[in-house]
Amino acid sequence: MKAKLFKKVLVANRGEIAVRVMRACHELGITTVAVYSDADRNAIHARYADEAHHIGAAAPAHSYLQLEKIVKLAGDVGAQAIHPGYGFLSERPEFPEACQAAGVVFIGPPAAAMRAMGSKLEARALAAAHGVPVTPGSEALDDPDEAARAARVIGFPVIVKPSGGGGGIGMKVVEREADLAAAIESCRNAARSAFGDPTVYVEKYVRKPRHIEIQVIADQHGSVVHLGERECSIQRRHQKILEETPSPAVTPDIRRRMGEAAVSAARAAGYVNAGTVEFIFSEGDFYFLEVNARLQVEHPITEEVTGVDLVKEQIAVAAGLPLSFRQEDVAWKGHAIEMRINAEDPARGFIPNPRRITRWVSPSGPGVRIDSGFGPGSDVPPNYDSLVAKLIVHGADRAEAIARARRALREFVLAGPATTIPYHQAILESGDFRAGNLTTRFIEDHPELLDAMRQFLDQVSPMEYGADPRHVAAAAAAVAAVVSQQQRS
Ligand code: MV4
Repeated sequence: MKAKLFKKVLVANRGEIAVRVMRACHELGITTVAVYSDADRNAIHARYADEAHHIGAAAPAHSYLQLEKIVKLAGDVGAQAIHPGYGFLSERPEFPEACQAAGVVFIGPPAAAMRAMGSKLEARALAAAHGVPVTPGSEALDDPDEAARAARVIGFPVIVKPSGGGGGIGMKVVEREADLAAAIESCRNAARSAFGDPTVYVEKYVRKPRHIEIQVIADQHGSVVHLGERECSIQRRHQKILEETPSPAVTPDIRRRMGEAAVSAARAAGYVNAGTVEFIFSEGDFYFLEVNARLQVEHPITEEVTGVDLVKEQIAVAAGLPLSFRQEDVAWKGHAIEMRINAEDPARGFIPNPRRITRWVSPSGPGVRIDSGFGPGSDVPPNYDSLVAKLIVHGADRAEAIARARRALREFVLAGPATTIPYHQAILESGDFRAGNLTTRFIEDHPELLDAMRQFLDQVSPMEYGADPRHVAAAAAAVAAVVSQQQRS
């Protein structure tokens, strides 16, 4: 693989994903270039790289969103390729276009595939035309009468969605015709301001679905493979909290059918590189939602169960090499869970709690992986999202993965900001979680998790001597004894 790969790659991101990408680069013998903002002067991702360049002020618009500045920098420092990570510029079609104009390889999908998937109506139509199940839905809606007719044919409840962008922004569930016009107006306004495109449409609303997604990766030679599903139902306001694979709801037959559907959708879009096809899943049926044209936060659980290094494969296919495996070679082993450790206070509505990290000991031992761009002494800036670490566990089966997750969370020392660690402990002991009863409403249906979390707030990790109040008292007494000894002598 190594010979034809890039010599130097610029990573246009920060935090854990920048470190994750650079880890793959270093294993491949590729030199890395980091970019950083004012807020990230001392960040681990900037120190991890072989060279690091300051690109602007803390606000994303002045640094990590500076598309032209970043592409020019890649050329200036002699990087042959740019990895965008996730978020920031990763799904802007202008990014691969600017890279191409500058003679730099973009490690991600082509601009045309991003554009096709960026329009949700176009993505749905493309998927449906290639035999991928979609929910019953309308075309773009122009006037209230047309909307009412469409909704009547589909049948209430319906969900009004913007075509211009996903992630739940602007969506409105409508139970009865009387509420439709107002919902469309509200969705249209949200769509215009968030995506610059007021186009909206309606779909049959599926009430308590699971959110299940399929990882795909395609090379430039026509090979498109899927790497199975991730169950991502446990989320809050469209932010995933915990993901696992395999999904407790997916049988080998469903996996094969969803996988084939995802591959069809990717082929139809002319997709190259790593991507994710999102579905909602209810009562054994699945429906295409959208394609995420990037490497996702939760990619490590797929890596753990398949043994495929997704970032290395991304780099290889961007360099024009074929995928290192075929669909028949993909085998799934065991069960993996990812827990997002955010600097947020679950007890106060999960508000961000950006602080300096005062104490930090990572869990370790069998089946434990930490992906993070933070450590002891790191500052968590208020300017970016609050993810500080991903705790990923792998076990022979779901029961072992859950036991490992609980064990690893107990080991984790992370002081300074409030975090989601105790909340994860509460999820993992919940009866519905343990039974695999998951829906996208899991968090709102389980308000008792916030009370259950309290017992974990004052749990002391066995991994850190200084964290136990008894040890602190003992250490203080020992110091006092030495001091009084010195004073006497
Ligand atoms: C839906 C739906 C139910 N029925 N579409 C929200 C985000 C976007 N990707 C699509 N979303 C949904 N579309 C129909 N026809 C429910 C959701 C939804 C959801 C989807 C995935 C993950 C979390 C979610 C939380 C609330 C609603």
